[in-house]
Amino acid sequence: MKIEVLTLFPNMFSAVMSESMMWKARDRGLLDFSACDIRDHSGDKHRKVDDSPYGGGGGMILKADVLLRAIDALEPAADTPVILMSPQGRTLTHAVALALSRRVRLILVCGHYEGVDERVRDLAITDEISIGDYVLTGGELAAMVLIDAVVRLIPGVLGAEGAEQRDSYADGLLEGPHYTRPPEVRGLTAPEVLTSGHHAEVEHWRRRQSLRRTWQRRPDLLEKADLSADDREYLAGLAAGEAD
Ligand code: 4FN
Repeated sequence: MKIEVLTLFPNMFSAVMSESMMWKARDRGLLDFSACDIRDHSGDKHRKVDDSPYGGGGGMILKADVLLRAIDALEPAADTPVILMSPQGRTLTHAVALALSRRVRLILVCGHYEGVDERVRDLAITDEISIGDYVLTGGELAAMVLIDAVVRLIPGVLGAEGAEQRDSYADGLLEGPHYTRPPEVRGLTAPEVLTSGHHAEVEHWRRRQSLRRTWQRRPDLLEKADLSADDREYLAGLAAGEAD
């Protein structure tokens, strides 16, 4: 997969894109990443990329001509997604990341200031994605979140441990509690079932912990989850106020 980011702050991507998973993906030839500086397309001796909004009011707007030149320079194919990272976009979810991970090329555009001139949307943006409802200073951190979520799903990026993780998250539930050595920490012991050596009992306990935690903290996730008859029976028990 080729990912090209258009940004005013290309250096923000250096640390994230050289960390272990990204490095492996790039080293294995599965990811070709570049951060392109929008300012290189200003066409202005002062390298100006923003201007005040028509109609007045505060703040600055990223200029359409500059951003459109930056996008054109990448020569997107007719079917290349040109994605604006934006609070107005559809929310990034695992399903969105999975769909994007099957593409061969993504162009991500990061906004700054009060936003981008609307004509960039009209002429060049094919998709808008948001990572959530809070105010950010720019689209860069959002782009990095999207890249992290997408790249780990590219086949071959994660090794055997990746397949396991994918399977455990694929059911759409939260994880239950995890424990590792030592068996006792400041008087708190790990649940006995985990050290019992009974694999089937461990799996059953984990499933129920996962269901319980999802029911407690994110009941909305249960609506889309893949649930067995046994899962539903356990959840009905929780809803009826049964202890376990
Ligand atoms: N943000 C909100 C309402 C109005 C504006 C913002 C906001 C960066 C260029 C966009 C924010 C959040 C998630 C990109 C937020 C995202 C951005 C994102 C983002 C500078 C203009 C701006 C109602 C959501 C709080 C600034 C709500 N995912 N404007 O943050 O780019 O991708």
